[in-house]
This record gives sequence, structure tokens and C-alpha cells, in this order.
Amino acid sequence: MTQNPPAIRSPVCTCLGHVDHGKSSLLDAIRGTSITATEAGGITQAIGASIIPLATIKKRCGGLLENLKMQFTIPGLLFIDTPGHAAFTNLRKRGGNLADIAVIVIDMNEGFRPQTLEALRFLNSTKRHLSLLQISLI
Ligand SMILES: Nc1nc2c(ncn2[C@@H]2O[C@H](COP(=O)(O)OP(=O)(O)OP(=O)(O)O)[C@@H](O)[C@H]2O)c(=O)[nH]1
Ligand SMILES: [Mg+2]
Repeated sequence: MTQNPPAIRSPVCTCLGHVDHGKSSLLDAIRGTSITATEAGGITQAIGASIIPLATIKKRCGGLLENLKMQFTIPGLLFIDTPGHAAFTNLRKRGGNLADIAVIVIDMNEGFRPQTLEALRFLNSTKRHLSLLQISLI
């Protein structure tokens, strides 16, 4: 009798960073959505979650991923968007606590700002396995 392999959940990938540094725009670009255009005052004020299927990730990454010649068994990634405004530290911590992978988004023109450093300190204290850095506004 053949057994099905155990279902693997989508790893949680949390986007963190200073206000207006491009976290939601990055996710809009990956998803092909325009959520940022609907946000009051142009700032994120809640945690958002989106499941991005593996097929979409492969399509977005194109040759970059193909060149790695890796086999994937995950169904996709569960992206969590967090607010960057200083007032939302608790929401960032909640989002950060869920992360298997964290992406810190930095606007290259502004560099490291208070909530960039807050995110780095927080992720460091929770001993996340991996933090990635995406440079925005280039
Ligand atoms: N030119 C350019 N503009 C960008 C880029 N990324 C974001 N922006 C602009 O920067 C502004 C802020 O982007 P958001 O994606 O809302 O930033 P955010 O980090 O999600 O902001 P909060 O959620 O409020 O912390 C918007 O006007 C975007 O259009 C980029 O890579 N290039
Ligand atoms: Mg946002």
C-alpha cells in the first residue's frame, strides 16, 4: 500500500520595515494586486495575510529560480504584511512572531530608519532562521 507524503504547510514569510519603505508595494507586485491604492492615508494599518501558490512564485522568479534546479515540496508561501508606522509595534511583533522567514524592506534613499532597526532587533531576539533584505526604490 502506498502512503501519501505528509502535507507540508506553506512557510510564513513576514514583511517588516520602516513606514513607506515599500512592503505592501512589494507584495502588490508579487500578487499582481493594487492593495496600496486602497489604503487610507497610504499607510498600512493592519496585518494582512496572502497565500501565494508555488506556481506564482515560480512565475515571478523565472530564470532565477530555474537556475537553482531545486525541487520544491511546499504548496507556496503565506505572506504577512505588517504596518511600518511607529504606532504599530504590537502588530509588527505579532507578525514577526509568526515568521518562518522574514523580509525587511528598506528604501535605499532613506537607509536604516527606526522601525528598520526595531525589526532587526526583534528578529534577532526571536532567533529566526533567516532574514532577507530587499532594497526598495532603486
Ligand atoms: N519608485 C518606487 N516607488 C516605490 C517602490 N516601492 C514603494 N514605492 C512607493 O512608496 C510608497 C510607499 O509604499 P508602500 O508599499 O505603501 O510602503 P509600506 O512599507 O507598505 O508602508 P506602510 O505599510 O505604511 O509602512 C508608495 O507611494 C509606493 O508607490 C519602488 O520600488 N520604487
Ligand atoms: Mg504597507
